Amino acid sequence: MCGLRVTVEGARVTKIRGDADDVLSHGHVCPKAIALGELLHDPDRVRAPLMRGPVGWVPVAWDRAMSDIATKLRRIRDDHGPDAVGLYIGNPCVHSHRSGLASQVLGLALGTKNRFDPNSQDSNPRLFACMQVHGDALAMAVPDLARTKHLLMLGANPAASCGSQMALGDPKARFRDVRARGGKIVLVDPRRSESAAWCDEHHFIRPGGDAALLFAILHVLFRERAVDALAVDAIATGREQLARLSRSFSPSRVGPVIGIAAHEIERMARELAAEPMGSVYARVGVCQNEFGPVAAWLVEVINVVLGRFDREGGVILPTPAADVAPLGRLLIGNHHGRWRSRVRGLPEMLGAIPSATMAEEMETPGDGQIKALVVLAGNPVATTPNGPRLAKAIAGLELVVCIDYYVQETARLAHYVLPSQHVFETGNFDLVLSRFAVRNVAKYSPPILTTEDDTRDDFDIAQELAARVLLGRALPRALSERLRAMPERVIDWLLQHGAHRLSLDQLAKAEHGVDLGPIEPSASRHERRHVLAPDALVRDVPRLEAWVDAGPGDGLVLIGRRHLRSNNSWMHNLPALAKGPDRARLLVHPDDAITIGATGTIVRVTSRAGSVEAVLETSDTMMRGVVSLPHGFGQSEVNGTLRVAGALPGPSANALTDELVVEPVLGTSILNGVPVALAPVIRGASSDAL
Ligand SMILES: Nc1nc2c(c(=O)[nH]1)N[C@H]1C(S)=C(S)[C@@H](COP(=O)(O)OP(=O)(O)OC[C@H]3O[C@@H](n4cnc5c(=O)[nH]c(N)nc54)[C@H](O)[C@@H]3O)O[C@H]1N2
Ligand SMILES: Nc1nc2c(c(=O)[nH]1)N[C@H]1C(S)=C(S)[C@@H](COP(=O)(O)OP(=O)(O)OC[C@H]3O[C@@H](n4cnc5c(=O)[nH]c(N)nc54)[C@H](O)[C@@H]3O)O[C@H]1N2
Ligand SMILES: [Mo]
Repeated sequence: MCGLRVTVEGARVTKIRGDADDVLSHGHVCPKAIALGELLHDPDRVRAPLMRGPVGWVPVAWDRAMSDIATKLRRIRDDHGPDAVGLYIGNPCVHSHRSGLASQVLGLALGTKNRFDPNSQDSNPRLFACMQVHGDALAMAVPDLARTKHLLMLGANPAASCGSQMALGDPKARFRDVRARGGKIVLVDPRRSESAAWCDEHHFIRPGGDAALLFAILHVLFRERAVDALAVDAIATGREQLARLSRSFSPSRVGPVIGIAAHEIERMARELAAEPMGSVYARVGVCQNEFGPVAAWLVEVINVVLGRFDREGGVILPTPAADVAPLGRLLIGNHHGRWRSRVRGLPEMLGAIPSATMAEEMETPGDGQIKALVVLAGNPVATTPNGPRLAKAIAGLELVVCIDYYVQETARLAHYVLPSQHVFETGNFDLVLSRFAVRNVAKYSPPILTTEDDTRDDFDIAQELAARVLLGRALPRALSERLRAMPERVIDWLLQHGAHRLSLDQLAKAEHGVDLGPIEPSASRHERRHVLAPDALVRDVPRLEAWVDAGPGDGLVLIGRRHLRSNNSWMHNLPALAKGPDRARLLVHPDDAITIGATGTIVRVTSRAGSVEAVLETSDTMMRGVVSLPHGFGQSEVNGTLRVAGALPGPSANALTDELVVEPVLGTSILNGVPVALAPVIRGASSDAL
């Protein structure tokens, strides 16, 4: 969402800078934006369709690839039913309008219940909480940073991520402005992350402790009558039940279990209550743990009971110029639990089942077993729990098709790789992410380059594949040419019928974007009362009670981390981002490292699911008992096709995360708080000798 100024000479991008006049980012860019030039010209990018031959990859014409793939998909579907084809939709589909709509086209054409996406590694707890509490998964309000004077931030690291479900434009400046106006920012994270320097306070928390912390905060709010019962009852149901549930989570009971002193929890609650222009904001650290759904629920309800939901200075639902929500509801619905995964019975959520079930659905024979997999802009072997098991399962499939830039860990196992175009060739409209901007803005970037190689745009690939799968042949050329413009037509329609009555033409002319003013609350949006104590979440509270009773564990647990120069599993091949110090070290608190070794020691990290080697780095930024590895590394097995990324040190964190242990409400992967054991590796000695 940052505005770029791209200098092009011929077909080459020679320079990328931040656009100082951009309505949201005002010239700010992060290193990932600058590296988009390297992505465009990366010699390792796939430039023409590839087919796996007996001795390796061979280039294949689009027409042949499409026709082969469609024939095989139709055969598998006819023999075994639509669920025999798995579909995995990756994260980049959220930040490209054409890829996003492509994913919907593929979903409709394949009609499979075995659909997967990163939400089960990421946002499902929050989407579910919003669905339960506000009645709509997309009722995801963002902190009103322009007015906020108190922000309690849990499990987010905007200094690395640039802000998630909170599009900031210039993250550091937005945070600095809050403090410049006398506001306070409190961070809760098992690691004293880069964002701690942007905050006034940082508290370590035991991974997974947020749900208990938030209940303790509610306990204080109710006990000290910071909740205006009349005001809350006018907009919500379930206040008394929520108060009752919070009664047993006193700060003195919760504090020792999560590692935050009781008086600190009390102060946290009082300061939040005392500043009317304040709110709670939580992100992936809070979702990807064993109590993600309950924690995500409590974040929403604290904002509601304090009267901060869709209020100035609290959290606000932005008014995007093109509102994708009605389209989303039409195509995906606002559902949960309509079907369950075949083997483990984990529930569907917004049209997808948890990624943690993927391997077993491929391995377990029977009706509905996955025989083929189509992946659009995703790398599940690197990004979902127990990647190595998944890789084995994928390798056994009859047909695997990856639509991607690279032959990465998942595409390595494919029969066909269909190469995608770069954003400079396809253009960009932030159909989804505009909903999360801290200021209402609208921008459209038309394509600035014509493709010179044999790559295609995701939407074109998807529509052709869909036609061939559904009809058994390609559409007439004239029709498919017309369909190519559909994504822009849809957006133009949404813009014209949207709250700001814009058009794509207008946006295309506004080079720096259109500023639509501050995000503003809208009472008219809330006809339905918030549900403060939804059954589906209340049911999980006894498990949380038992966790608190069990007290703090004594083993080590693993959490993840992100870095500004890295993006999930796919930007490590760009020299501008890959350069510099090793970013994939295992961070360990010095006290926990005493018996293991000093910085630089190679350690074996072992979990229930797997075992990897990593280079240890002692760091007092870690909470005692917690160690950290980033995900998306460990790409040495693809060093032939990702020559820069493949040469980087570090293991894959998802060789350790456990596909069998998921949180029970939604089946969300537990990527933070994974029990691990460490042992030094002494080369030449057997581990028994230790
Ligand atoms: N540079 C860069 N930017 C990115 C990405 C990237 O890979 N690189 N990824 C993008 C994506 S897909 C997403 S979803 C967003 C995510 O955006 P953020 O949510 O801001 O991401 P993280 O940096 O992972 O921050 C999560 C924090 O949670 C902490 N944490 C771990 N476990 C717990 C816990 O149990 N409780 C609490 N309170 N904290 C915990 C971690 O230490 C970490 O600091 O970032 C996006 N932006
Ligand atoms: N241990 C651990 N695991 C995690 C996380 C964590 O914090 N810890 N975070 C999770 C989160 S929040 C997320 S969102 C997921 C992400 O999980 P995925 O979506 O599976 O993975 P990405 O690494 O984002 O991979 C995206 C792929 O899309 C390709 N690509 C990029 N842009 C385009 C495009 O425009 N078109 C096409 N066709 N391909 C494109 C890239 O080359 C790359 O191969 O990872 C999750 N996994
Ligand atoms: Mo994500």
